[in-house]
Amino acid sequence: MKISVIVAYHDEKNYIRDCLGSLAEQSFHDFEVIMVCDGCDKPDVSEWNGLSIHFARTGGAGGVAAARNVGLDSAAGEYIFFMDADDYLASDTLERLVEREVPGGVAYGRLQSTWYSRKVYFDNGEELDRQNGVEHKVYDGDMDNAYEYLPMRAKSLQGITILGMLISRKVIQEHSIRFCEDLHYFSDLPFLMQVLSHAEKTSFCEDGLYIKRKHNDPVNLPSLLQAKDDEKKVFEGMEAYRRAKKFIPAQDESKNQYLDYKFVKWLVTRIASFLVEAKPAKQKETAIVLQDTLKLLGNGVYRMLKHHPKKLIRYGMAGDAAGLAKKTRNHARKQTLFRICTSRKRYLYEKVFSKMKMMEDTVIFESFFGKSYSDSPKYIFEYLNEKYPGKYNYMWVNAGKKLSLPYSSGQMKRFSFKYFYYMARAKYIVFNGRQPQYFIKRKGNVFLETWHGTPLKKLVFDMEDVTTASPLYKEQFYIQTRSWDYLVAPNQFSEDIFRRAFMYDGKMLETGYPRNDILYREDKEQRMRKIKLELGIPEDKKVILYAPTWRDDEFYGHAQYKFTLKLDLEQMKRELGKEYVVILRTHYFIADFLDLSQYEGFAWNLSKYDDIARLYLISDILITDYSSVFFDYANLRRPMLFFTYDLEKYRSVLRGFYMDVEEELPGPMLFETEEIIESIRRIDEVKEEYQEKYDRFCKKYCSWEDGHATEKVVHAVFGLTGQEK
Ligand code: C2G
Repeated sequence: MKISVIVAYHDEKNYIRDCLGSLAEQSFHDFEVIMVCDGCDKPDVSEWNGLSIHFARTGGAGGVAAARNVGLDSAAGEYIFFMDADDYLASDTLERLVEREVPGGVAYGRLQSTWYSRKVYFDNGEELDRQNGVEHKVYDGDMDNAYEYLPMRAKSLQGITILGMLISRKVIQEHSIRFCEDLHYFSDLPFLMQVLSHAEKTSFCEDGLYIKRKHNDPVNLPSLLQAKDDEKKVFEGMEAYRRAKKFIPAQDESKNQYLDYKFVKWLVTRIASFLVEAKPAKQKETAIVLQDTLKLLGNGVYRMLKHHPKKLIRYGMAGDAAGLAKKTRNHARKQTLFRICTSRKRYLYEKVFSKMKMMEDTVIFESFFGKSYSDSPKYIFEYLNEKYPGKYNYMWVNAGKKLSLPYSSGQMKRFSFKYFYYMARAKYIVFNGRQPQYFIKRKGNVFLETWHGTPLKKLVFDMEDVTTASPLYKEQFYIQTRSWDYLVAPNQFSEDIFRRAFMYDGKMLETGYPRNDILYREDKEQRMRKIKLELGIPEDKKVILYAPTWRDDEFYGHAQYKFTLKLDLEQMKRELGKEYVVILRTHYFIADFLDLSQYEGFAWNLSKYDDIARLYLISDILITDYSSVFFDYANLRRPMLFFTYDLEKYRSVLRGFYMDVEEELPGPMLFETEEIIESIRRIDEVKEEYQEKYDRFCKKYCSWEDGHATEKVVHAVFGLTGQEK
């Protein structure tokens, strides 16, 4: 017997038809159903004669944990699969999960919640039945230890579930893993953490769909455990977290961080609001337990937290319940105020500012959402200032931190009053990313979109499903691109893709990237020396720039992406330190800032440095992965290595590539630090080996670049000829 499907049944008479019906229609047949009745009578299952259904029961209403334990006692399958009686599966869920083959481990799929019954609709209106047109991705890559997908399944501590997981029974048996029956709401949490800590392998398969039904009858349905909220739940959440933490070894950073982060979310959303309402005695009692619980929180989680949760943790650690409640109240007030303020700003933007006279000589610049003074907008700004001093007024968008600008310009924080004011009135807008969806394009307005890289990873309308973005992503993108007047194309390849993937039919500037002009400057050598000096990088050392991209699936929260350094800097320092230094440059979406102080003198973390083009200039070798940085770096004709340790996952799961990387990349794809070191040692040979590919690459991707892109763009967009006095 391959699988024992354990269904905890608590009289969900109205729903069991969908549950059993979906099991009866599975394309995989080698399974038994163990239906554990928890304090209720057996349902009539005569309709499903074809299914092998065994009944068991708890000794009274023992709860879902007790029911699952009873189910485990009589299970004979190689794998266990738990279901709630009101949920159902897609017709190939079990087949997809079994395909992962995880003896001694866990395979899990995607959870999809719905208000609807089987074969009707998902919440987003998609039909469930795949034959009828909805495509669900099948991932080829074998994702061993795919823990990183867990955060996608649960928003907070209470959403962590074993549902939709195929678990090797051997793991459960060998380690006597049981559900804690004293936990009413959180019994899945310690169970799952224990399973994961013993699993030899964890595999994720998006196609193994588990459909979780939502209800609005909190009185009668056990699945509404999620919806009810009470004091018991708050205490139980802390207890479950404490128990779960015991099962994770201290050195297992990814699982610890995962759990810690969920707990902090729980603290911010539930415990804190509970404290706001609680009487002083209850506040005190909670604070004592919380203080004790927070001792288990690892340091790793701090890096990814914003100011507010950090503050709550500090109060919690000090046992100061009143302080924690006060902080929560103030935060809620601020948020309400923020919401009111934002809608007032939007109102003024639409109804007042946009009706005012357009500022004909004002140009707004934004690069990477105001995070830096960089990229093509920077070079366009500098060119305008050098060639046409005093001709325009400038406003730079920042992300809250003032940018350091070499010419006079106003600055405004993104989404501030000032921002809305100028966005409504400035004639020229130069962005390297997208503008807000509600941007109003006025008559006479000129929108120059420079974009920020030759695409390797598939973009918008070329992606089947943008699973990690908002469901409205494509629609928003479409609306946004309608406002663009000019789009800069670095090469023909990008132009073709932009047209299709952005569904863009405006003017295309076939100029190359203004940001790359610097790579063609004749005074490159002097500039390199100056930059090295400015950064304190020894002039006699060669520089390796490591600039990886971000990963769609590794995140802490909205626009907060994780980065795990897979390059062994210790080893690199040992083996290459005499000749080289390393610059680490993470993508601007990455929230983690790695402390490299232990490698002082060998490695620099320049992730916050404004302009990567200046780092290209001073580096002798580039290591990257799937980032568009290599298209730009190729302009220097210097050697590149590709550290593609997660190639299969990235290529087949996350994005899909526009090019055949094995065929076209102008450098070796490497998977281990040793290989990187080895290639650096013999870098001249590597260069020679890849010369032909490199030449072909440059012909295809760099042939429009000649160091004059900025002037071409400026002349086209601002109606200048270059001959003005
Ligand atoms: N970048 C950087 N440092 C990194 C990675 C990227 O400064 N470690 C900058 C580079 O200018 C790069 C740009 O951000 O060209 C875009 O980064 P990508 O890694 O290519 O990723 P993404 O932001 O997803 O853009 O068409 C391009 C795509 O949209 C990719």
